[in-house]
Amino acid sequence: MLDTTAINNLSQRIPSDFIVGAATASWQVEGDSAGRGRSIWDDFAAVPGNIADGTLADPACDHVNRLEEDLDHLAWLGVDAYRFSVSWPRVMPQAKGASEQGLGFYERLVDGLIKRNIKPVLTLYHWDLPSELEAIGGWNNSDIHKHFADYTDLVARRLGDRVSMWATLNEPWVSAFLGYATKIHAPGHGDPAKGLEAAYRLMTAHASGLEVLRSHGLSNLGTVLNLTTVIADDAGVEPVADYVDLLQNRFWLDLLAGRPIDGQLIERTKDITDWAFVDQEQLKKIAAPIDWLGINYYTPFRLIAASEQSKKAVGQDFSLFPGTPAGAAMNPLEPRTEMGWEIHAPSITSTLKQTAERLPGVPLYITENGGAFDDKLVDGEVRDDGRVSYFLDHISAALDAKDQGVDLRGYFAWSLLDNIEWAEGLAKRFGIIYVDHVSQVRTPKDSAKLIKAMVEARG
Ligand code: IFM
Repeated sequence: MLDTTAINNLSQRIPSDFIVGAATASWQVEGDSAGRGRSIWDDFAAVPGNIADGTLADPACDHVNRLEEDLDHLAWLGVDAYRFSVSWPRVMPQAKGASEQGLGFYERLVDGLIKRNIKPVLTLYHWDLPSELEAIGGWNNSDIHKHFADYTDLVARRLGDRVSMWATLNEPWVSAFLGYATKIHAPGHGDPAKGLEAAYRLMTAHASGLEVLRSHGLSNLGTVLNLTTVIADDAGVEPVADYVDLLQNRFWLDLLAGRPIDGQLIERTKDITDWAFVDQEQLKKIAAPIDWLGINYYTPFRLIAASEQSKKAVGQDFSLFPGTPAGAAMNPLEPRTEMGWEIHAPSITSTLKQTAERLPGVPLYITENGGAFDDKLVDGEVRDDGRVSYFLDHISAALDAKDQGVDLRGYFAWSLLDNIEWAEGLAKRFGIIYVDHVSQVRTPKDSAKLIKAMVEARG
């Protein structure tokens, strides 16, 4: 049973102009890969062992063919906005020209949202780079921002008059460090030098995309970063914590704010790269003002001293942060989600506050937040108490930041549907709507009922 008092108390704290939404991403939900070009994720998934359960792009949630049904679920939820991403290879197969079929799909999606009074929030790049671009170096190609500009232009021409909010990129940290520095994600290079260059070049693409969107007279333009709070739990690990904070958070915010690339980063990575690819004119473009910043928050990074005991610690290793000094280990505490990620709502408050300080004057949104839990469909119901508590605590903690002066404008639950959790495949369920991956039947979980009740009871 949902705790209606808790929901009502939370709802009363949500201002009427605060946007509540749900989010997905193209490769994770769409399926129907026959209707588009190939992406790095198709190539990556085709290699046995890359995706835990061997999941391929099809059928995912078969969202392309079940669009009306999914739009109706959004309408039932009563959310103000839906955040989705456009698949670059669906609208631009082989990274050139334009696919009428692909553009038509997103047009139906956007029009279907507007018809249901839901704001379309469009992300241009959520990791599915066309394979043909990877073949010429992908995010290490010095012209990649020009390709991104062409793609942005195509989407802006077709949908510019109807999209409420635009995001250039989703989580460039993940693209660069999971896909290029390590082999966890597509394209799986495992080369720290490539990772650092990709981090920069992703931001040049952001800059070019933003420029194109502005040239079309569009507004409400932003980008989305995965930011978090780094907690140093043992004396002596502060230098490691500071460096992890630098690569995870400050690097991106410094570039957006027009601050130079941090000297500590250049020094600590000097054996990996000389940063010769950085162009001062590009840095100026990257610092062009954005209208909003999206934060995807899930878990803090908690560090303890490296010791025999901490070798047992679970969590990410530091290959994701090229140049990290030795001496610490990641130590996520209980409770954790099915991803092994510590559940710690106060860290969403601190992440919002530190971001507002580092990028002052920019309205913030939580563009993703949620958790994977071991959901069970029993008698047509999914009692996902763990996720319900996670949402109640995190939305409340995000509103705490707002109460303390952060210009927080909205919150998007990740995710609308159980979908492909990238290299983890289908086993990790993040949805507020349960998806039977054989029958494709959708069943709203208790967490979906929570979001619906919260929106309905809003003050
Ligand atoms: O599923 C992902 C999403 O694509 C990007 N942000 C984090 C989510 C959970 O890992």
